[in-house]
Amino acid sequence: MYKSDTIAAISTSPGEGAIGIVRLSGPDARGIVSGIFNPINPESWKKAHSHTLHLGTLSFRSQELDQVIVSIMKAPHTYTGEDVIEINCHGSWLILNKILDMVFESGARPAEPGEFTKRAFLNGKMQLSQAEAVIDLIRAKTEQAAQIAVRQLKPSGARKILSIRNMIEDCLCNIEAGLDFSDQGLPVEPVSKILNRLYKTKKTVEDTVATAKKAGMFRNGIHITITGRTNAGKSSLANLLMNNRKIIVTSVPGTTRDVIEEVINICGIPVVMADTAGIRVCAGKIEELGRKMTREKVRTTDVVLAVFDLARRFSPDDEKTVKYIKNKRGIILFNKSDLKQRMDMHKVTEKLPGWPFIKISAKKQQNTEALKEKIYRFLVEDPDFDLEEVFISNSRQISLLEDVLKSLSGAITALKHSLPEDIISIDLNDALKSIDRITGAQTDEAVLDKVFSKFCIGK
Ligand SMILES: Nc1nc2c(ncn2[C@@H]2O[C@H](COP(=O)(O)OP(=O)(O)OP(=O)(O)O)[C@@H](O)[C@H]2O)c(=O)[nH]1
Ligand SMILES: [Mg+2]
Repeated sequence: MYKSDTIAAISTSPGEGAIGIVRLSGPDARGIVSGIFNPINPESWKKAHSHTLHLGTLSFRSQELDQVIVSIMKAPHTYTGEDVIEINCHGSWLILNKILDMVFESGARPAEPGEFTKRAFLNGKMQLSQAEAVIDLIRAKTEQAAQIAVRQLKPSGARKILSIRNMIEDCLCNIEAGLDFSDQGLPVEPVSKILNRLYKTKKTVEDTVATAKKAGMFRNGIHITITGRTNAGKSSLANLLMNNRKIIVTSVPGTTRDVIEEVINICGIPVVMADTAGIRVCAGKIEELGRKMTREKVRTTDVVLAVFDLARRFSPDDEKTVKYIKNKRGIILFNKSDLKQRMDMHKVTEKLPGWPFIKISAKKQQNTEALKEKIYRFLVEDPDFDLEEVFISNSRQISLLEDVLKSLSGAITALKHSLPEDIISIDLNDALKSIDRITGAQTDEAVLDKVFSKFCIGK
């Protein structure tokens, strides 16, 4: 499972940069670098303390390559828990690759994706959930997504998972105390008290899953599709939401024919926003092709923004729009609020029960900021949702927490029906195993490979 050789990789991203970094980790890191590094102060390099920087040049087979700063970090207080050396050179991709070739020729092995972080995990430097937070942080598309990852990365995030484990373990101890000592006349906690503990633990896990699922949107993003009859003002709205994109807007119904998508940021949620061809009962041949694409897009989207033209009466085109979207979730937008109202809004709201609505004017940019806020609130559902509460957001971890919930429900049912204590213990032990799979205290090579294969090389 754990290879103790020395690995190396370029840790900075490809392309030109002010500096680039080649990172080595493993027992021979220092020896390998010493063979190619000419420090300007050889004495200081020889005695090098941990976490110090050393200026010099790199040369290999008498060819000088670059002036570099080498940082040395000695085990165990390093990212990987092993000796780590970072060569900071000028940020040329060519030079970085040459340095990498040099360290490979001197005995290092190419690091696999995420292998530095995998070593950190295997050396007990972090939990598996924290390692996953590292990749989330690298991939974060919005500031909020980055904040969630940082919170998961911190020891306090890891401690919260462990506190759930402690709650389950506590219940298990009480059950097992009953098992072991009931015949010895020792005081045993009453069933009602243990049940209460189990309910409390289950509620904590349920809340964690609910917040984690919402927070997942900040990591994974969400698809929102703008739809409605032709000429309702969909593209005008899309242009506003899509950072002033220039989708063609005309007064001719049927202007948009394709699906036009852009990733935007709504209060920290990465949203793939799609503008679509308008819906019209009597569409021509080309428009019909666009309408089919609209229908497919609406079918697969997470959320719909349904645009209705306030300045016109409810029409068969609106009726058809409602038919396409009534099984989805979304927000009703009454557009053109700057014009005289002819639409009976009730006709729309009664056909889409539960859908919130808002009046806007895309042309006059009225209420569009309130619309973004409304979309955000609609997506997170809970008005009290607080990102600060999130310490899990990754789907592997959420699915394991759902396993914990199933086990806890099993234990509660068993206890309520006075089933033998060892049956309850089995459920609670299963719950603990699922928690241990989140932290990585219990895991197998296949899971680790899957987690770390998502990483870039050099991290
Ligand atoms: N007065 C007013 N006109 C608007 C508003 N929004 C859009 N329009 C006008 O309505 C017409 C149609 O706008 P588009 O944004 O192209 O409408 P669409 O729904 O994308 O139309 P199709 O692509 O044909 O389905 C244009 O002339 C816009 O200037 C609004 O809020 N108020
Ligand atoms: Mg359009």
